[in-house]
Amino acid sequence: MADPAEPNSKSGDNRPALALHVPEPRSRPGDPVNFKDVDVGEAGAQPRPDESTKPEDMKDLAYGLVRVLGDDDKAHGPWDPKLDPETLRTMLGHMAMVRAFDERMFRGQRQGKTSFYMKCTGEEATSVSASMALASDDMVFPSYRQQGILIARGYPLIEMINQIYSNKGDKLKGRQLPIMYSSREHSFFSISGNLATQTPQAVGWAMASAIKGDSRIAATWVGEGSTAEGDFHSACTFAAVYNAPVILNVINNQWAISSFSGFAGSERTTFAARALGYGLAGLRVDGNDALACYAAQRWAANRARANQGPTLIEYFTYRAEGHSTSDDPSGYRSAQEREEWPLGDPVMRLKNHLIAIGEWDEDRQAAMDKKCAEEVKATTKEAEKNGILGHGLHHPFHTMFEDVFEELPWHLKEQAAQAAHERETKWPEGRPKQ
Ligand SMILES: Cc1ncc(C[n+]2csc(CCOP(=O)(O)OP(=O)(O)O)c2C)c(N)n1
Ligand SMILES: [Mg+2]
Repeated sequence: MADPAEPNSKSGDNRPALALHVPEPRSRPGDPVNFKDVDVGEAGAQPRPDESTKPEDMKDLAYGLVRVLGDDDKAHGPWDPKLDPETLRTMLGHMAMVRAFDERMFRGQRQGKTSFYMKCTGEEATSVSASMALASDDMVFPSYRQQGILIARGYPLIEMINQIYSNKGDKLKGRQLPIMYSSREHSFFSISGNLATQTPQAVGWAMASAIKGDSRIAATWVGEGSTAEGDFHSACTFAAVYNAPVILNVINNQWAISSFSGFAGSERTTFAARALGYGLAGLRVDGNDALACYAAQRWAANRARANQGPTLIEYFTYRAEGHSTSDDPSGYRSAQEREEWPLGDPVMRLKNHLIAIGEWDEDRQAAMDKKCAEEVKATTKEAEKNGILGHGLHHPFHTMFEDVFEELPWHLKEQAAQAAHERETKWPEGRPKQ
């Protein structure tokens, strides 16, 4: 502590010099990791209020952690969604498929078949289980790490791979960065690389649904780092003001590329607690507990559908791998974090639960993993017939001027003609094969 009697600020007066706090992550590469300060509480300990409860009467749920799966692999407490074993196996199957898909697409990027890929390892439950709690026609506005929603909704794998390869089968015609899917038929809004834009869009869609007297609700997913964007706060304001039928899912995987969650405010309070300042219901959930993720999303969906209001759900999880294929986390965080992370692995936890209740075994798990890997492999081969990065089998050049305007405006007609002319001058024999 500086002596307040001593002149110590640069201005020469005797008031204390001002100072800023700059957050530091818990560990850097090579450091030992200790998660002892992370209070994960007890599975089954959190109360489950009625879906019509006022936000101010359930504040504690924004600071605790809703957990269902205990260390004994059994389901505990009032948040247990009591799903039948068949549904649990389906959930596990989707999560296993997401993991198999991620593995293969990551390798595909390393083999030069695509320019970019993003895994969601360790976060599978936050998209698979959560989206299984919604109706299939509820509109979702995801971020780039929710491939689990498409897989849970039965979107064909080949469409995903065609998009990742930007090949001639890509329905988005190579106009989106790989993994930024879009599917109207699956009520899956186009992913945007501009962080958090999906949050006010989801709220706006939900408001429109209510204005039209429809019964479909909206749900959006956003990373904890992206909650620092202004768009997220506009979304919360509109959601609260108009009681929009929307669910704001915040995936707190503790990292935003190389910035740890402290830069988005996690040292001061929880992300679920953001809800309280806006008058939204806030829930904080174990994001690696598939049953808790399902239960929280279902609670929020029931609430929204009954016009009881929007919910902000924080899923506390850990990004087990790099941000994307362009990232190398060994440069900024300790590799031990993944090992020490106290909430485990969501796929293993659900698998162990099914085994604990006598509805699954290791052999069936191994067979399922093998089947997923084989299906992804076979579909990849199929998609490769439509082309891979740099092999020329992409959509024809002129298509880049199409589909935006019903009538191509004069300036784009000019640009299209100029571009075609330049290509003819450069490659009079046609563009060489690469
Ligand atoms: C408006 C905007 N700012 C910055 C970026 C660059 N960027 C892409 S992903 C990312 C990190 C986002 O982290 P988080 O929201 O926690 O999501 P996560 O990647 O962990 O799922 C950043 C900074 C961007 N795409 N858009
Ligand atoms: Mg993050």
